[in-house]
Amino acid sequence: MTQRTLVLLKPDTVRRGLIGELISRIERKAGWSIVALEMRTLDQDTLEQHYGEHKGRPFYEPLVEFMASGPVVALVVEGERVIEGVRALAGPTDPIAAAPGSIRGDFGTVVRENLIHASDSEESAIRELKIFFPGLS
Ligand code: RTP
Ligand code: MG
Repeated sequence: MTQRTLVLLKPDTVRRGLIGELISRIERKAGWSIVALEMRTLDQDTLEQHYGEHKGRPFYEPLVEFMASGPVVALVVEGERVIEGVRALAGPTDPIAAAPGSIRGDFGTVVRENLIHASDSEESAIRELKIFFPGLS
């Protein structure tokens, strides 16, 4: 089942010089490929669309502030079961609970600064891809 997913390398990844390390982990998966990539600083409107499901939660405002604190790298990754696959590479939201070997488990300590976003379902992927790469066919 070939799918597409939206990946964001969060501002902590960019600041720490881990872009290459994270992209390399994604690229090494057999048959997956990067079909679009862009570095940009996200505005409030884009973040509200992207993380709108969390609006009203206590972590929402600091999350949006963090996500706007520097550039992110947005990628579209295509391949076999890539939606579930990138979530597995990333590990659970809390990096301390994430197993070593996963991106968050290897590099993270703080829940908010957990390095990477990846769409969590086919429905989310379709929605998020439209926000970040509206022109992609
Ligand atoms: P993401 O959406 O960024 O891929 O992460 P996720 O699915 O693993 O986690 P989600 O529940 O969607 O939360 C979105 C992001 O909000 C920050 N967060 N902080 N308690 C907290 O302080 C808290 N909870 C979540 C994280 O950056 C999380 O990735
Ligand atoms: Mg999420």
